[in-house]
Amino acid sequence: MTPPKLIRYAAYHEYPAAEMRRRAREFAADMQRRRSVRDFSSRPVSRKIIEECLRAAGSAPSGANRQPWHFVVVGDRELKRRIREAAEKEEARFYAGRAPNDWLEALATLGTDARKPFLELAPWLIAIFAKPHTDAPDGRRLKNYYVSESVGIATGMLVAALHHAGLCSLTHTPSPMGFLNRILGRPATEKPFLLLVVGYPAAGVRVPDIQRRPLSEIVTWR
Ligand code: IYR
Repeated sequence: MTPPKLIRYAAYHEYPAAEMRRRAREFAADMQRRRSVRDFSSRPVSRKIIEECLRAAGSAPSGANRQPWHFVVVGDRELKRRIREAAEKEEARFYAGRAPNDWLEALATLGTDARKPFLELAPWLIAIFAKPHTDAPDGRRLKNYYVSESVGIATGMLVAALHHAGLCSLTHTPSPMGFLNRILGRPATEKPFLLLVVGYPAAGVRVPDIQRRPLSEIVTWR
């Protein structure tokens, strides 16, 4: 067995309790302001900002530190057009019968349908892929662990980072998403996890009138 290789955690920073409370409160309030939007402006967003947000996402914890994620950032018009075309084809089938009625009923208040113009309008699409294994430099194929948990955490951190930077996003899940491997040239072994739409909201954007569950419903203290 390889022996553990540990270093001092010099970056850790402790805040006084009052400051900790303030930071926690302010972060929660800022996160509460986040909303998924479905109407995007075509206003450009600097690649540098997306890069920093991806740096935050890439800092997520992962099983055995395998970092089993890959982000394909799409700004190219033609690729976005092809993604929209393929997604709308799947979504048309979904809304026209593939989805059971109770699922469609659950979506009714959101006002979603098979039309996905945001896939072309928004300046950036980030296709997130989950990697069941990693090819080591020596050619060995390493199994990854807790892949969906790890990629889910990284995706959550990306959503938070984008919001923190002042951008909007939509976690879009056209189903099935296999077309993303084909259009974006990713190996068939990678599993498309989610398509994140990123940009500024359209002027006067409206969002579904929905509420977040209070802590009393989502938390139990024992
Ligand atoms: N993927 C479809 C349907 C959809 C499913 C869920 I669950 C949502 O929260 C929203 C939409 C679509 O994007 O329209």
